[in-house]
Amino acid sequence: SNTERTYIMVKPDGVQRGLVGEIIQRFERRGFKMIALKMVWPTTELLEKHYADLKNRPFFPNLIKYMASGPVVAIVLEGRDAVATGRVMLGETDPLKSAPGTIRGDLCLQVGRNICHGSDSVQNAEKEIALWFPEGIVKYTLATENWIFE
Ligand code: DAT
Ligand code: MG
Repeated sequence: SNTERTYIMVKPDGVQRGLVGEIIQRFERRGFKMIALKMVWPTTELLEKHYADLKNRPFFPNLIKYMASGPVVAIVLEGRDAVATGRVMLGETDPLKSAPGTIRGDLCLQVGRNICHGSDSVQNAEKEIALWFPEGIVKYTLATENWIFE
């Protein structure tokens, strides 16, 4: 397994529902290293770039409206297999199809209000991190690293 970076974002409904701490805590406790964190009220321009692959889907206008409806919390996590493991911890796109124990399977009920984003590939993670954190990430040593990885 490789050390990877993934882009995780608490969506406006996750922020409004007070789930920022809960979501960050799951990734922290799993052992991921947080290397960037900020709150931002995204512009439609930024969101259209973030979701560019979906621009021809019928739900795209509603998706942009929802994502622009309030501030989000943007996070970069680093760790072994961060992208795939982040997706497993997130659950399925549709919360009703998400297993209990996952973020979406535990905390939400509808695809149009699914509270959290996670990159779906290493390549998309790199694109998303560059898009949301043009200022870059924070470099530091995590003191617990040798207790999380052998
Ligand atoms: P994911 O967020 O699991 O990576 P995605 O990238 O395919 O899923 O879609 C991005 C978001 O768009 C998703 O979190 C919620 C919304 N969405 C996806 N499919 C949808 C659908 N069939 N109806 C309504 N919204 C949808
Ligand atoms: Mg996606």
